[in-house]
Amino acid sequence: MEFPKTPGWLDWYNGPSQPTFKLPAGAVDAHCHVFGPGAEFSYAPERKYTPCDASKHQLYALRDHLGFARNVVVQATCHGADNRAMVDALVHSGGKARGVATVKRSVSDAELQAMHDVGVRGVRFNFVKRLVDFTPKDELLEIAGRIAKWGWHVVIYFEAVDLPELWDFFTALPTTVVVDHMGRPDVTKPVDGPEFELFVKYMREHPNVWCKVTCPERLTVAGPKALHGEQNAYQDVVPFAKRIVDTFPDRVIWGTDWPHPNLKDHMPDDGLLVDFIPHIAPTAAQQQQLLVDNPMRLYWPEEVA
Ligand code: 0GY
Repeated sequence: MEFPKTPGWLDWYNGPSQPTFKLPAGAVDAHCHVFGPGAEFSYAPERKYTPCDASKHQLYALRDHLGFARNVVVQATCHGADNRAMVDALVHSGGKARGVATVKRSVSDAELQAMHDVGVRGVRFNFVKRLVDFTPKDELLEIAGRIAKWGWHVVIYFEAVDLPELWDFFTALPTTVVVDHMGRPDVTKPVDGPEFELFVKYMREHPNVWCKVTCPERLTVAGPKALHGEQNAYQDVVPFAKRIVDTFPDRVIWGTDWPHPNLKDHMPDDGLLVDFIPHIAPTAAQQQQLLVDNPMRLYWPEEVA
């Protein structure tokens, strides 16, 4: 089946530079995706976009090029609740990848167990309206209650303006909760303004909440120019990510977000994205927690002493 790509979308960048920042041994790229290939794993009929293919082989080549040891492959909305491409990536990772799935209420315990056996450790609930249709909260709470028995967590993706409305639901989740892309702050607003303060309060008052300090390329308004030569890439995002890393050093993780769906203005060079890390986690101790200790505790706890 042919899947024409959404017009205006940029393809992922196929010539990433070698990062200057040397990742610590055992670093985990804790947020990335595989797309298709569509000919093998068709895209979901209910999808809101059609990406260009991005295979497991290409993902693992990037992992090796950048110097990561492991990946967490997160189910993307273009595959809906059909987790075959993500599961196939885990199965062919030689134990170096774990995953986050999207499931519906109709998923059976046997299916959850089978996903656990190949390395799935969480489910993703998406509230970004341009990406998904609404799922009733009672269905999501039921799923969260069921996956807890495998020790899985819930990954939530939402935009900052929607946090007040989602607050009661998010604070009722019974598992560990991992927030994608810092809850998508509006980085033109102050880092200590009411909107981001609410997110910090969410993490402060709820020790089960973790955060991916990811996606400067998605959150920036200033743009990527600084990445290409100047100091301090995506500088408008730095205060937000740095504040979270400084305040909650043991509950942050990082990922590339390769292959960067839905970008129309610029496509990042993943090597240069890695060079963003020391701007938000300047000390070796912070880097070790962000890139190794924290994601290992969440995704490979059996390997952590
Ligand atoms: C991301 C961000 C986006 C897309 C998805 O599942 C998805 O389609 O998460 C986005 O468009 O903001 O994490 O990849």
